[in-house]
Amino acid sequence: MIKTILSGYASQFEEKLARAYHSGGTAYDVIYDACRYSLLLGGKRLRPFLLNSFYKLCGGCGDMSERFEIAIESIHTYSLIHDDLPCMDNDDMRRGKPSCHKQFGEEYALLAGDALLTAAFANAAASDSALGYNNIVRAISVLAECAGIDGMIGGQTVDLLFEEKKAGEATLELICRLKTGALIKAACTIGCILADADDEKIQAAALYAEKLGLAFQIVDDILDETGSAEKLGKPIHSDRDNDKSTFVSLLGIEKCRAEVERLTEEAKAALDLFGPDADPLKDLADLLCERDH
Ligand code: GRG
Repeated sequence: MIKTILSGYASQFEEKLARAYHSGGTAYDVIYDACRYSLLLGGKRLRPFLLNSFYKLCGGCGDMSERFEIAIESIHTYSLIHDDLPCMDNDDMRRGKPSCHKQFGEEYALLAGDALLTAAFANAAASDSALGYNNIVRAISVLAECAGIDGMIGGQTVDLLFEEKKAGEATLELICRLKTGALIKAACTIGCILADADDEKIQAAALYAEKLGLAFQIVDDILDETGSAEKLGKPIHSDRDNDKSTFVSLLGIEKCRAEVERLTEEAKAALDLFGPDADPLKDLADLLCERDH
């Protein structure tokens, strides 16, 4: 059921993404093409789905969270484009297709990432004023914080610093909380903020996101060890081949699986105060725990 809901959401959302990055025939269309290429390459659309789901769960009406959904997916896509560059992970493939710099060249991939990050904030700022300017500004500030130095960028930096040395569990958790978790947390809390939810609900969404983000990264590490390259759309065993510290190298597969189950249950419990309306988000936590790509 949740799989159908998510894929239904994803196909509608992809039409909105394509419209948001439609070029009017400019001299710099190559950047629009590169942005659209990476944005529309597939992907689970997890972050915009979470944002939309929390917006609705907290009583938000209509599709007024749409521009923030585009914003958060734009930031996610920029991070993937830059992460694949030769100066970062140097990955030739993303979601089973050539990564942005393989398709368009390094210089345009760099610019496409920059363009997506900037466009994200332009989209967010152009949200329907009926959401309330206080809520819009608060949500933009959360987005900036989670994507920035003390969020995703900080996480990527610690990850780079530990490329050549062994990371312990605390460091891995820090990397994960910032690099993977921050944007997931932004998605969940922004959905609540835009719906003008109270702090108790925002805190519950944040807790759900923290547990989900950590479980999501541990599953990612497990999939790199045991998953299928075809389903993942990228080579497997990259962490092991690069001698990278991961939750799997530190704890082993069995402990990782138990940890994912524990975190998933905690994520679900965080949503109890929303009652049965939160069931789809609880099902999503289960789906991500069992995912194979
Ligand atoms: C800004 C260079 C730069 C990096 C930021 C987020 C990030 C750090 C890099 C992206 C690569 C990566 C492995 C991040 C960890 C989080 C993660 C598992 C991302 C993949 O997210 P999914 O599975 O991707 O939601 P899809 O393809 O479904 O959109």
